[in-house]
Amino acid sequence: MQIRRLLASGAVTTVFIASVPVVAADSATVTRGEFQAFAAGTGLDISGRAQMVRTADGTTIVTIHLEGLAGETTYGSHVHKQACADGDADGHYKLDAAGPATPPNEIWPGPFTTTASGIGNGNVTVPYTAGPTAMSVVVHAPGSAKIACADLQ
Ligand SMILES: [Cu+2]
Repeated sequence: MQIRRLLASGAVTTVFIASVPVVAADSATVTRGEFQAFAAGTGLDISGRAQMVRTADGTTIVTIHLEGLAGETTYGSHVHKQACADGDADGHYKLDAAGPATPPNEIWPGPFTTTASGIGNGNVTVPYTAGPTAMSVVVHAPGSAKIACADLQ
């Protein structure tokens, strides 16, 4: 649904640009990465992917897909402010560093709950363009241990 809306707005932009060639084209910026088991690990063979879309009209959409997690389990997930290899991705990305440690000041594609076979999907949309330190997505086990991470590149 969100992707379809994005494509639709892109089409509108294209038509607009074609009729008013002086206006510079705005377009979405997409970063993505593969999940790897991480930090506290847990020994699970975790895989999957994360994607961040900064839309032309100033929203940010993060979608995640994971496989290899425990079944029927609820996991937390956040955008973090460092790469996975840098201090275990450090803390949460915040739009306003002095602002609250909650959405939408932070970007949380979870919590999400896995299927019986350990597949999980999450997504979130925030009404602003994430800054350059929105660098990775971390998945946390119940109890908050960091168990998977994807660098957004
Ligand atoms: Cu986190």
